[in-house]
Amino acid sequence: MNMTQWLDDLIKAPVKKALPVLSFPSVQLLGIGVNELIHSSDLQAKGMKAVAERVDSAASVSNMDLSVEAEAFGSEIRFSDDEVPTVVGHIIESEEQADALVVPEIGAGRTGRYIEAIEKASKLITDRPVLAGVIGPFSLAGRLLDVSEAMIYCYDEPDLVHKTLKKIIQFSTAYIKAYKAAGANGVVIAEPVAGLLSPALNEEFSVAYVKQIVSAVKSDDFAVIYHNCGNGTPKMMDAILTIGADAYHFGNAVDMKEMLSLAPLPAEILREISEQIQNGKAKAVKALVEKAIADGVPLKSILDDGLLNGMGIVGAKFKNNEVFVPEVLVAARAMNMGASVLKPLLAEAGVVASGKVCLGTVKGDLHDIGKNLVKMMMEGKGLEVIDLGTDVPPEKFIEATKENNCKIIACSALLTTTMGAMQDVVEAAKAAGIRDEVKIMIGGAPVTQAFCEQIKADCYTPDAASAAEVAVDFCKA
Ligand code: B12
Repeated sequence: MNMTQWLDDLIKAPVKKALPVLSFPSVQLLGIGVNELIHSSDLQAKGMKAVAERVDSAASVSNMDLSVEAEAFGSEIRFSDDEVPTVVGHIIESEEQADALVVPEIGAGRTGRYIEAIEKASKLITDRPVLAGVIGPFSLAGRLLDVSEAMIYCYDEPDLVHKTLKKIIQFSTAYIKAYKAAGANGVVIAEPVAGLLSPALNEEFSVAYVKQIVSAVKSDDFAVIYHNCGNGTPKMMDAILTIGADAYHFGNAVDMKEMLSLAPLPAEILREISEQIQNGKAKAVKALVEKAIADGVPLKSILDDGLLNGMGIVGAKFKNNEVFVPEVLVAARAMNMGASVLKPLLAEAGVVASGKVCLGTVKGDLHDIGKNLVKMMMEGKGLEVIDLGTDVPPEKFIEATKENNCKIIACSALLTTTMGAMQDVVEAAKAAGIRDEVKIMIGGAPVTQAFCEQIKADCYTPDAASAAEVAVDFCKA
């Protein structure tokens, strides 16, 4: 399941579905005791299914059992039939004990059963994502050190806390990856104890560690949701947003309206990017794209709903003579500035342009303003353009097309004396045996539809915006 798309749909949906994080209600729905539930992967999966059938939630989340990881590390757990399991006492109170702490194997304690439960649940629940619940690093440290002591250690013995946290994130990262391998569509990392810290301590002892887990496990098909139900979260939002989670989930201790104002919705920042492109503000676009990336807005959304959206609007206005060449040029410069920040990350994430175009002004012709506009509009639609420049001989068009596996050759000419060179490109494509594999588009002030038909090119358009639209269609075909 594409989780970037799932989040996108959730954001765009006029009515939002809830994402409850506790599924202990399955105890009542299945008519069993807590003890029975937490020791059986079958019952946990059935319980999640029962809750999903009862509640039309955005996703199905496993038991938020905050004792499982501590148990794997060796904590004593008190089980009962009508209470959630609790950690008894603490297992670390000195740096030596933190040094000696063994990072548990995945599967230790009940962790194996919880992973199995997710594997089973993801087969039973197919109409929405299945998310595993895990405890956040500082909250787990609180279980191993004792919550109050852990907070005092942050001042008195910070090294002890850091040593413990380093071991915790080793385990948590592997544990979350095991959930991913078992078929989970994502994870909810619950970090409630960090909500009690000061913003500075939260940054040092929680955010810094959650961030490392998130960057190690997050992918397009695996969403990370950060949950913090502490009441100090509004003061910590700047740091929390640097975690890079796909979504943030807060408890009723805070006013969600306030939280929303502190966390710009992706939709908001994307609209700003689009508007600043239309205003031609390159530096502002660059800064907004950088902020959107840092806030964890999906890269594809920044590209589609921010950059390409802005350029698309400019293209449409240009077509209708509502804006003119200089406005298009500054808008395109702003888009390129934003795209330059995004491009390396998109390449890393495997988001590639939907098609390649080989573009140039034909042999003998040095006019390039129109050609450049065509390039910008095409790039604005997400296509990759190999720009051969001006005065391009037919053989260079062919060579570049083959080399880059382009789907389209686009020729521009502004002189009646150079229009003929477009026919040479069509002939050269035939001679090279690639005529059936590429579409040849032509344009420039003196070019007409009749000329296009005469030389047997595939398409003529009178302006750059339409050229880009047709190119996208050709690439889809
Ligand atoms: C600016 C300009 C120049 C600049 C070019 C600067 C540059 N870097 O491009 C300079 C001063 C260098 C120049 C030089 C010359 N120019 Co001049 N130039 C122009 C001018 C004023 C504007 C052209 C332009 O950029 N238009 C704006 C762009 C946006 O429009 P466009 O190119 O048509 O592109 C749009 C569409 O056609 C389409 N499109 C463009 N390409 C493609 C490609 C595809 C595949 C598709 C689908 C669509 C498409 O999308 C674009 C945007 O919507 C025109 C006159 C005019 N008003 O058109 C003369 C004009 C084109 N030039 C002309 C001439 C004669 C020359 C010179 C020979 C002058 C000389 N004696 O030296 C030289 C040519 C040198 C050479 N070998 O190319 C003549 C051509 C006459 C003719 N019938 O052939 C014109 C028409 C002026 C005139 N009336 O005499 N020129």
